[in-house]
Amino acid sequence: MSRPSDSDIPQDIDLDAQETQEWLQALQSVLAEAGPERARFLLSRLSAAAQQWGVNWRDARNTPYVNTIRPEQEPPFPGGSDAQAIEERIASIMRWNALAMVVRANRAYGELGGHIASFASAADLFEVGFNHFFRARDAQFAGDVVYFQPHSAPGIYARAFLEGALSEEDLAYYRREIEAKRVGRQGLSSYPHPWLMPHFWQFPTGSMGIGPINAIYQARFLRYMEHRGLLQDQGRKVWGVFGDGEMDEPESLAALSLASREKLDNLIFVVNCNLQRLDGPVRGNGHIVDELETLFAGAGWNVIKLLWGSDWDGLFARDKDGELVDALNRTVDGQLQTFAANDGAFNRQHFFGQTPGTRAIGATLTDEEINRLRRGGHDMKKIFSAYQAAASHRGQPTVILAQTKKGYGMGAAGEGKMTTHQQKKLDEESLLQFRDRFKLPLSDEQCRELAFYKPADDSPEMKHLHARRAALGGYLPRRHAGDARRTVPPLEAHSKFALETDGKEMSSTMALVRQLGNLLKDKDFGQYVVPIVADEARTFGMANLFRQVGIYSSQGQLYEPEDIGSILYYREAKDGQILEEGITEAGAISSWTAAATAYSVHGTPMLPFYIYYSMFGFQRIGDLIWAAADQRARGFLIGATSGRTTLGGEGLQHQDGNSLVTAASIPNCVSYDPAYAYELAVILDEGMRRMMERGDDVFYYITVTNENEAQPSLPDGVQDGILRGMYCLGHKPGAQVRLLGSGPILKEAVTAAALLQQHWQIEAEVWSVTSYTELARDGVAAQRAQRLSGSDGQPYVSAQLQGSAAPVIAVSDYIRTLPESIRAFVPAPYVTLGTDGFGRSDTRVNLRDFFEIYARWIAYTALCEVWGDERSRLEEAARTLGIDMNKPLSSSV
Ligand SMILES: Cc1ncc(C[n+]2csc(CCOP(=O)(O)OP(=O)(O)O)c2C)c(N)n1
Repeated sequence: MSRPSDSDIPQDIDLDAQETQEWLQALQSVLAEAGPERARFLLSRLSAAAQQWGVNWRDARNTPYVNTIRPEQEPPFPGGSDAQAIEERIASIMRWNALAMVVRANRAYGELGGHIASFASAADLFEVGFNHFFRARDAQFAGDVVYFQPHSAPGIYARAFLEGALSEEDLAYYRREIEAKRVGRQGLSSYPHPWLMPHFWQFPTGSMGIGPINAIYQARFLRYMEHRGLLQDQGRKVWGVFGDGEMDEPESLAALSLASREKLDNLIFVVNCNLQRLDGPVRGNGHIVDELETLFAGAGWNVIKLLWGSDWDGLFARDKDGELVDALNRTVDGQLQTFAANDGAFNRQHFFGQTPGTRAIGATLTDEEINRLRRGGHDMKKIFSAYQAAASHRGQPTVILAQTKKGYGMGAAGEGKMTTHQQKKLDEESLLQFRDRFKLPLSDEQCRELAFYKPADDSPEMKHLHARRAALGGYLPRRHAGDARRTVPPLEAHSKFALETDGKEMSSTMALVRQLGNLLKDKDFGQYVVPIVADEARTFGMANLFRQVGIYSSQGQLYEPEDIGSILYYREAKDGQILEEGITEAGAISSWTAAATAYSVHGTPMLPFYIYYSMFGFQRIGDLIWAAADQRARGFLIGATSGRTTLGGEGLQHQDGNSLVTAASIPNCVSYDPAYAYELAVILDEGMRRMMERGDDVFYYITVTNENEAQPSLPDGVQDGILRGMYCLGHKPGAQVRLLGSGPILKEAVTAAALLQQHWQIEAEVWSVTSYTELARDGVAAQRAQRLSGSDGQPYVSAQLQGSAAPVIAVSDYIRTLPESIRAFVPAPYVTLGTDGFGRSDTRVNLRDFFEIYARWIAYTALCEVWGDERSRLEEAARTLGIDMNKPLSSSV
């Protein structure tokens, strides 16, 4: 074993040891006589004075590698050591059943996967939560909110099995959701997935980093609801149990300062520091706990280090010269892992053998006792103390850094092993050892067969388990369907201006903001609307809402805004309605998700509108949107400044030509690319009705643009077409070509039709396609029904375009993949034009020419289809249209 040499270890040089001693003794006597409160006060004053007098001193931020809570500060364990012993036995049963479930599944089907080692390390952390802290929703209390570490799911299922929510047969369908449905069971999803287990899981955490940031904004949204008087303040908590490896994800740490800035003392993170991730140590050459302590404390969190179990208390008491603490401070995580993976004799030699002092401490223990020394996250009494301190802490969020061993109890088969994360099978010997280690009452035969173990109903364990959950309001996790509905104001009430426009000019963003403003004014419905922006409200013309409904701030407004004199001044208020998140799309979407799931999490339906730069949505935070979809979010995502050629000057990284394609990949995301204000109004109205009145588990993605358009009034009879995805702007039975346009490019199609008529007397029929995705989904379903049941129902696209062989040309401000999605359903020659390639800055006209979606290009493409291969005629037409036939393909430059 190689250890850093003494010269590598920084030494403090003490120039006057006697003086140091005097200072320390002074502190000691303050502590003894006046207590820690006074000691803290004096240290703060000293620190302030040092700053003032230019000493330039800063606290090292890290505390020693020991527990934050000292033994004498620990509260008694509720129910005493008897209750603790029962809970330890319950935890052992959970460990076994979780392990048995995973190993069984993989014995039968090696490909199913699953994890044993993560829950083995987290079991005690969960058990203390379940037995003492995680409160369920009942008639009086709305419930705590818990985010579960995803790959600890087997342990959560194991608990639900003991509690009676899952049967032994259910456990047999772990990771077999399809087969389970075939035989009438529900199947257990690999990770927490509300889409797949809608009565069980609340929050999808499977993609690392999503849980932590979502939990922070959930806690903040809870406060928002309380401050706005929409929820009673019941002291509810948001708990999040996460892995130390997961903290590497940028999203995990991204919102730490928001949590402390907002003083979210309703938020508690438990980071399971088993020091390992999938491939190896999280920080082999350092201390992940120290690093997280620095980060969380620096961001303003209350940090509780929970590193060592009770059996270490006596060792620290004997550590008069601090040699043991020094040894722990020096031992890097990679080494701690090696110690975890080895036995007492090894640890005596290599850990306690480091100095005479530590050797002497080690000598007071047998090898077996050394082997059994527990880390803090495996000691229920210590865990209880930490949770209690966190739950009662005021004014700051708390993180508990709980040190554990990965694969705890898996012995030589997995404890602290480099490969333990991936372990899904255990040999017989290891199973028997696991049983013995946790004293499980199973025969050898039962072990080999991986029998699940459930104590009798009248056993102390089962009685205790049920009694604890009864005291905490019921069982967890549970997802509530959220049956409450809201009545949406009539279409005319929020969008009359958009239906009767008579050619007035306005952009779709302006229309949206006006509709939103009207909804917010509705005296019943308005209060449930949650406008969310990530520092772009002014870009979207939303500044008037600042004054109208105010910007939420938990502190109100402590300053006089510069623009106080203006009628639209920047108004922050404790009951403000807008969530102005600053420049964090990840944060804004997390707020949106919290609001969009409030119908289920709080039983209070809210309607969030997150309005953002469309390029920074699906591609930037797509995984967060995917997670929102999984948890059945209901609300509107508004992709503003959309369209690769419509945004104009902003250039390559801002111009979105793909978000609608990504949106199409999410099954419950209903997306539209409206051209006219009336289309938008009809879509919004239907969306609100589906989500708020009918309770459909869908959310809407709508692109809007900043290009002014002459807005026609709503024609008769087109509403159904708008919603289904296409309608005709004016039928022309003899048309030689059909043009499909969308969003801002619809007018290019209209202009192209005029050019064709003007120069070549060719009749073109123009259609507005509001949603290729809805059309494609309908087409797929209709064709499948034809194949499977001989149904004669046609795809909507086919029905609309039938009866003519005239070619169809689709043009979009998005990549061609979007209009290509309906090709199979178009009953005529079909050509698509789109914006494939890198965006660039220029005028809309030049951009549309560059991407060949400009009216002249549409007209030329139509001529190619109508005339076929008549080259000379086409070249002549190109000259008439003024298009450059030699320009490069947009996607090649
Ligand atoms: C975004 C993302 N990347 C990668 C993974 C794959 N993955 C699942 S668990 C895991 C390691 C987790 O380590 P840690 O957070 O320390 O938890 P532990 O299992 O050690 O408790 C990884 C990389 C994932 N689920 N999500």
